Amino acid sequence: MTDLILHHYDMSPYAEKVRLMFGLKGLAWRSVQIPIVMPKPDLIELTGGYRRTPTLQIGADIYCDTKICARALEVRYPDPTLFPAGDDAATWGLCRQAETSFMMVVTVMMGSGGVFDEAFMEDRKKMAPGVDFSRAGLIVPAKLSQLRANLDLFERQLRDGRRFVQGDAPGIADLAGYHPIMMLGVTPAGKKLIDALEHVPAWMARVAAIGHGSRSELDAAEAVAIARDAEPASIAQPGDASGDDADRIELGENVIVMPEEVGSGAVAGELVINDVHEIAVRRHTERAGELVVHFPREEYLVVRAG
Ligand SMILES: N[C@@H](CCC(=O)N[C@@H](CS)C(=O)NCC(=O)O)C(=O)O
Repeated sequence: MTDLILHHYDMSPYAEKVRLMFGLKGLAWRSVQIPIVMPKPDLIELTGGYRRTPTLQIGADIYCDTKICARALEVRYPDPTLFPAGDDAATWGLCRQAETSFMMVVTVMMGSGGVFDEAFMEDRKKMAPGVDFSRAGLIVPAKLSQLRANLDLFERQLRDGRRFVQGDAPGIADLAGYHPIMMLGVTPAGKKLIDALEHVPAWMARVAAIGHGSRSELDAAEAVAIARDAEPASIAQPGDASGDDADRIELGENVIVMPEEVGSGAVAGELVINDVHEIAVRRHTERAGELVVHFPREEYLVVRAG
């Protein structure tokens, strides 16, 4: 039985990125459907406060954010790689640029109306209290122009006949590029932008064909019980390379991990990994036992608690 558990909902584009990672690596995994809006009690039991989608669970290790999900999967299942171009810095840069499309597409969908129900809109307003959603409609044309620019970069990248954005093998840059465009294609205006291109639609079909590996469903309460019965796999010891102290916080200190993306939810715990690219905290709950919750360095701040 596989120990990979994805907490997600089917229409989540970022979850599609991880589902495609499973497909690319030919992995079996279990799917826990989480609510699209708060409250998400079983998810929060595991993460300690992080609410975004998806979250990857491997036993009692919980991976928040698709960037750290990718790193965790790459370490455990290196072949086939998510980095076929062997050009890590450029690849992460490409992913970051490609994912600027995500919030543009959300704005287009919110501003066009009729896509999301009231409960969804209310939840996202609470998540981002500083954002004036009533103005989204006004900027839809400008967002579509920005999306056309992002699409054009992909179109030009594929113009030499390559099958995927960095060559003939698929990698994480394809998955990061694909998921916001997939959501864009749901809107008539977005579909028109995509269909006007020569190479992007065929590339999208090739990425979709990677598939999701082998999926089976799992109950959320069962996932919590699996965490309770497992031991966290990866805790650094003082003096390990992963005890990097650039921020002068020692392993073992109580910290708060604060996501920089709005409304994701902070997580408190004991610092157990403080690596160049990874942060992890240990926490304990009655239902889930001892857990280690992992985050990427990019877009997450660690501060001392109290
Ligand atoms: N940086 C995060 C972004 C994830 C994200 O924004 N996911 C969206 C859904 S596709 C989300 O969490 N929306 C709010 C929610 O599901 O509660 C990642 O890479 O995982």
